[in-house]
Amino acid sequence: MKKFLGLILTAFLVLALAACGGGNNEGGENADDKESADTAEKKTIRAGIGLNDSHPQYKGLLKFKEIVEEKTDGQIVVETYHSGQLGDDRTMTEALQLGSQEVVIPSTAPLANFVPEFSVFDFPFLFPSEEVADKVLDGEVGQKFLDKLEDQNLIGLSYWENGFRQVSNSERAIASAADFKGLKLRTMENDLHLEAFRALGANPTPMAFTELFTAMQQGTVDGQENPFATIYLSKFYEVQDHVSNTNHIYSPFVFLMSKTFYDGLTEEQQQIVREASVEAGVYERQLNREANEQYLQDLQAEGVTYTEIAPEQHAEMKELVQPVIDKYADKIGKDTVQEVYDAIEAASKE
Ligand code: TK8
Repeated sequence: MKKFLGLILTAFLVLALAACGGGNNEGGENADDKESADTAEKKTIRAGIGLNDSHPQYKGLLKFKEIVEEKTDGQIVVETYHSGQLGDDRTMTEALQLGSQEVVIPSTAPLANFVPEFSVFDFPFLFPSEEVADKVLDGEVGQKFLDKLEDQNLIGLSYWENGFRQVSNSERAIASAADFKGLKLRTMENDLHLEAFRALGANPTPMAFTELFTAMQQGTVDGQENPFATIYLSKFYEVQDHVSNTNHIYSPFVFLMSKTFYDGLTEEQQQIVREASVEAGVYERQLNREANEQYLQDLQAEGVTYTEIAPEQHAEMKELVQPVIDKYADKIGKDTVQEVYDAIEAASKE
């Protein structure tokens, strides 16, 4: 009998201690649970880009940060990194897949290493203008490509603008296709870019953006191709003497988020980050376009020689790269490519 009473007493004491030991407050969750709940609710987005903090892309990222932190009342904090502090486009995209980073905004060219269909946006001379590019990328066709990212543990939230790409180099003025002959040009890590510049007679080398300035400084490459904004704001005029309006590709950026991270957000938070990436993208595009002409003038003021390419020379360049476009249209799928062509035609008529 005594033993039984002892067991009852022990059980009572254990229950009493459990109630006190849990630090239960009167009628509410305990302090530890509240602390852990608050901590669990707070999320951090590590957002990285390759360009430096003077580029419209970084100003757009700061706008994204401002909107998200305000609309989530600080429950989501955005840490912004520029100048390749977290790596280049390709390594940062891999970091999203691994969960060690939450946002990166790469060019479509390196993204084609993850989803090959994205190479269509790097077809030379595809988009006739920024306005047409906006309509196609922000419409049904653009969304179809973003949807393809989910199998790679990536969420494509919106398109931003890198811009029309121009060739710069330290050797000679480029006024025609013939002037590309033998030029050591850095390209983004994208096979289509490599083959297109080979077709123009250049000697292309794929390279991460983070290595580019040093490669030009050391003469490893003679030149590169990027929008005027990047050429000026990355101070390429310090190592480049010539620039031409090749306008050979309109390059979009894609605002990527880790799918693992996105899926861990509440529905409300998902809507906030989605809308913030779109609003910040519109802002970034505007900044990028407003100063485009000014960037070219600034390059000339820094001593860079500008060579205007005549329409017939653009036509000759397009003819030389057409076999590369045809090859990649087959690889990507003629139906997919035709959808893009049809969307461009429709957008051009609006
Ligand atoms: C910066 C790159 C850059 C791109 C390139 O991270 O690699 O030349 O045009 O803007 O995305």
